[in-house]
Amino acid sequence: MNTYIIEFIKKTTGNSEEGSLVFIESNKHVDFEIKRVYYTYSARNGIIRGFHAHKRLEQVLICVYGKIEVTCDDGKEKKTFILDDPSKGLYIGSGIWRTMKWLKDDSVLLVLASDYYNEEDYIRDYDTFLKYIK
Ligand code: T46
Repeated sequence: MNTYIIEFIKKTTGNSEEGSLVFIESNKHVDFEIKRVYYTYSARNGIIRGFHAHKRLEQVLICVYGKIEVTCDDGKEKKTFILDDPSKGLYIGSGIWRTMKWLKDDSVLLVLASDYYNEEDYIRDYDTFLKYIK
């Protein structure tokens, strides 16, 4: 399945109370040019979003606050990832059905996308998705 975890470079000072800094550069820390950034927030624990796949879009999902479970499905197998570390991202390639479940109130999902928003690139019906990937 065309999904994997990316570990970003994390900068910390000697003082843990000062926190950490993560930076992400196009074509360097992610394998595509970042054309769009969006984020989802203010969702309650238990909420599930997604239920779609993309024909061409590649994305990296980062839970910058809280805890989110992401399930990826390529029509043959399903993989579940827990995102709860802002220094890690989940790459999701094209042709993957995904759901994102909030495991903590107000978790924030930051997404880096390889292209501009285009509703034509979405497959929002599961049976259509299964036919598309065959
Ligand atoms: C994805 C997951 C991880 C826009 O107008 N522009 C945008 O850039 C985006 C991302 C969405 N929208 C509109 C489309 C819908 O009317 O915002 C509304 C909510 O989008 P959606 O229901 O698709 O949101 P999620 O959280 O289910 O999915 C989003 C992305 O759409 C999707 O590409 O992979 O996050």
